[in-house]
Amino acid sequence: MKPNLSVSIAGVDFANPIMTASGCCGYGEELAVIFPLSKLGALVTKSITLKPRLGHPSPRTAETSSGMLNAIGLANVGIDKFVTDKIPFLEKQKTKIIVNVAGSKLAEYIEVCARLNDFERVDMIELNISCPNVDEGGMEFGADPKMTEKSISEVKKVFSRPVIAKLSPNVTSIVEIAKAAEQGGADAFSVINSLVGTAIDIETWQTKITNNKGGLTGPAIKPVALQMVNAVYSKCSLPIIGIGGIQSAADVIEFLLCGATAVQVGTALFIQPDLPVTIEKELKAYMKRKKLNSIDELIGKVRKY
Ligand code: RRO
Repeated sequence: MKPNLSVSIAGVDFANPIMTASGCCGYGEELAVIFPLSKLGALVTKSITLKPRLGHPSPRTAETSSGMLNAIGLANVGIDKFVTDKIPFLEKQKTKIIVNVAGSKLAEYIEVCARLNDFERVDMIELNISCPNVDEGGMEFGADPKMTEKSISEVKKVFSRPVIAKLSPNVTSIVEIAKAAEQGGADAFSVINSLVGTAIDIETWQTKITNNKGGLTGPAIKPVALQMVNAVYSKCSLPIIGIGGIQSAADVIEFLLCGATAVQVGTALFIQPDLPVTIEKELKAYMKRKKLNSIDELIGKVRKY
């Protein structure tokens, strides 16, 4: 029996549960040179805003002993250029397309999502209410349950396909925010965005990135992400896309057992861009070994003391 890796989230069918994480492969063009994007469950784009943004000046990433710190500051081409230059390429890809949307005002989120509604091949929107590196919008929205609910419900009015709420770990209770997103009509959650941190050069006493603080990603955040996925899974009923330090099929399986239906690979793409292909193969082999027919047999099945 061949294991079936397909999963379904909010009525959208994915060939496998492995997606790219926003911000880790731009709009997919460079990745498509390395492997056919049909190998992915979905491609998730870098956040798109209403106007183009240059982001923060360099240095805007720093390697730490336990992961990567970034404060890109939402650098992106803006919705106009995304529509004219990026969507035609994305429309040709034989994978699901999820567009991550960000903004500094709710009206901006709404306008971008309304524009994306015209493109059927934009299968889902991932609403970034959790960017740690901008002064307005982003994490500010995602830390306030009322604003979370409102942003989702307003976006749902203008975008007719499913909306995923990407949640921040930098909150007192991620479950409270997840419940607010659910209340607002979200169709799924992405859990988690990066954890706020900093790093300093001890010779110059200078912070290592120009924004002084940034988001920590990579394997160091995996245990935090797993716990947050499981907390949201236990208290809410929407499907979850798990994100945080995934480097192998073993990591993916941990996320599935904690309650994720799918996962996103982010920071590891900078080390091994074709890692999703390896992970898919390893996951299939694990399922065969464990005599599992479908991903469903793993979701939320963690055994607890
Ligand atoms: O662009 C960024 O600095 C950024 C974003 Br939008 C985000 O959602 N998460 C992150 O770690 N960096």
